[in-house]
Amino acid sequence: MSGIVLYGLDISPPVRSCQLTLRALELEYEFKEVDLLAGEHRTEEFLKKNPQHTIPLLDDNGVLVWDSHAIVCYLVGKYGQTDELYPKDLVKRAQVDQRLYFDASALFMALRNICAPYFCNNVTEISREKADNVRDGYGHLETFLGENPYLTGDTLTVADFCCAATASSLPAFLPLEPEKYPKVAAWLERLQELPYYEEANGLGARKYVDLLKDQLTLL
Ligand SMILES: N[C@@H](CCC(=O)N[C@@H](CS)C(=O)NCC(=O)O)C(=O)O
Repeated sequence: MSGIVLYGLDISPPVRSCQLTLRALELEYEFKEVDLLAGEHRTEEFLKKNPQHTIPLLDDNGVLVWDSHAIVCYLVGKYGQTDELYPKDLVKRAQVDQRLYFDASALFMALRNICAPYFCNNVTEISREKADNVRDGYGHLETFLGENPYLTGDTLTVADFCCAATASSLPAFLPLEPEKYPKVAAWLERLQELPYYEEANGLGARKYVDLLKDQLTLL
């Protein structure tokens, strides 16, 4: 066994971006489910590993890394046969990092700011402001893609994995209208062609959308 353990839930977008990376790197790993609704992420045992009590958490033979963006970069640096998924070239890396931080600070936060109040306090209304954050996220992705097949150009990177895991989950709140965001829709379709996409992200994203889409109302 590789000794790599990923703690998470398949409905969680950042967990799925790690699964996409692990599969792209053809790494074997053990998946340990953490039931957030049952509070398993706040047990003493889990908090010792990740005091921030978030999933995903990676345990690579005792090396603990959390935050999906840190995890995907770590995995490519440690196990990638090439640096293609997370380039070493400073300029290329800066572009990938920009998209990763965009996911961490804007795109995923647009999602979390809707789903956390629902799961924690049963808030079922989506304010205009929160819906606008989702629209802005789709819009920025459309701009980033430009004429390219992937978010930073001709090459698939971890930025595609992180942003796609979130973008494929956002239709839980607001449909991704192909007429408005044709490049985003085509990019997600392109990623679906990856042989590991369905298992690593497709199934979990559909589960997430199905779980939430009829529970929430746009104001
Ligand atoms: N920036 C973090 C976000 C992780 C995150 O918010 N995960 C959610 C599930 S999707 C979680 O663990 N929520 C429980 C909590 O924050 O206590 C990442 O990319 O890993």
